Amino acid sequence: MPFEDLHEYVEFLSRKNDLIVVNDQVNPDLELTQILSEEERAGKGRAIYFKNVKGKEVPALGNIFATKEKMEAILGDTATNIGNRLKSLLRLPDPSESMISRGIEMLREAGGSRPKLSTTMGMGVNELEKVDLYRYPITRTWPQDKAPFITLPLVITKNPVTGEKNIGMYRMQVYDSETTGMHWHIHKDGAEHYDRTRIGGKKTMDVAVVLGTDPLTMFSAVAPLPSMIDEFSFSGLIAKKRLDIVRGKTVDLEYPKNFEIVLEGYIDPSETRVEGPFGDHTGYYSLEEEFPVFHIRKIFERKGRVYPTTIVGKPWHEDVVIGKTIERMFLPLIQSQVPEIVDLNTMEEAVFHNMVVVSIRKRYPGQAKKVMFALWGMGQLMFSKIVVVVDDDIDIHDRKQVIWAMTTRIDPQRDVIIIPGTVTDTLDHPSGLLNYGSKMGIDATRKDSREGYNRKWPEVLKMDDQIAKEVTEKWQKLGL
Ligand SMILES: [Mn+2]
Repeated sequence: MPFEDLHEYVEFLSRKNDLIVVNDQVNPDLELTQILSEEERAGKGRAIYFKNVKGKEVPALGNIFATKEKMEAILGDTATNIGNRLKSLLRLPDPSESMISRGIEMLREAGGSRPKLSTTMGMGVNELEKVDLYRYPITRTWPQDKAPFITLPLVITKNPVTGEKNIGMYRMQVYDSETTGMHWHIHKDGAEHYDRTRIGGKKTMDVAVVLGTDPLTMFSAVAPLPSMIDEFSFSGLIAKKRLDIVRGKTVDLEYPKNFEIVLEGYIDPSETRVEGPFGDHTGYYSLEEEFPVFHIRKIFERKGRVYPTTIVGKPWHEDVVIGKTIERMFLPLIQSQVPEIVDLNTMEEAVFHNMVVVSIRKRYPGQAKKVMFALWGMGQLMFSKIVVVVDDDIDIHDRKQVIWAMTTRIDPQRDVIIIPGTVTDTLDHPSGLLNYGSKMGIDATRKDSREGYNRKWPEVLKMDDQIAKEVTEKWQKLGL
């Protein structure tokens, strides 16, 4: 593990002059997140440690993931390198290598990543005498947020049928000192565990919520992993070190031993409560909806604990860094499924999934649409509201080139498809029904007669390289 726990990471940031320690009193209501936001906006994105939060016993830490440099320190490598490593893990042996040696290699990688159960909670862990959420600097970010919300929780659940474990990150509205909301969207693994519990007729479902671990494990909770890959193993796989976990005291669940704070409790599948409004990363307040309720039985804290927080709001915030890391990390895996994809850009100004642009190496008719359907069927890319497919001569990270291709390479009637009645993100408010709406695909690739285009597709303008070079040199000599 590049960092053993959150404190080791804080020390690292401090050595790098990438940490601000605020001793002045700060209000967790609107002020704290506004300070984090200003630091992000100013461009440095240093982490901030708030020692003195008004009315709270526990300090707060923010901007944990706020720069690419931080993210690479957390991962111990670039996202692209890790993505390539993940892809090579899935590679079957080619004829030139021994099946056995490749098999051993795969086993070592997979075995070396599984979490390691520790029998003790470790030194310096206290059980609180009384459950009291109000001792934590839980933030309220926007003026119309209904209450403070926990924004970086690691929510740990188990599938009651298969036993599969999951760590997800779902916001939690504070209802009172021992009760919160649990805003897991219907498509998420936590929600599936909840549904299985409800359908199975069980009265309660154990839930553990960890606030603060080593930052890599926190990142793993956000990574869009298939349900059969548990996030503890993913963290271990990236770190090349097994994550120590401990068994809960009152819940039939395990959680990382390096926690700062852990809330043990339960959800009753027959109970829901109104959740929201909450200023969301869509740039709007998400509306009030019914969501499950989390009841806390016990709280454990480690000595010197710190409460981690993040801002949720319209980009730019640190979730852009996290989102771009995920995009680069998972691109090699997406390419292994859809090999014609050259590059993929989830646009942060479109809140990532609302517009995804891909460039492809097009060889056969209809291939752009085939790629759209592949993406709509793949993990969290199923939330992509608009998919734009362009040829590989377009640099899709250059918005101007994308708009040029989108507008000069389409005949709307032929090249735009609308898919009615399909999955939408829970946060998609324009769709008429919650979680259900339509999608749009834009095929902005070049067309030819195989797709019924019988005119000549024009050449793209390009200056002769030699002449361009000569003119530039002559022009510079003139010194105008
Ligand atoms: Mn999962």
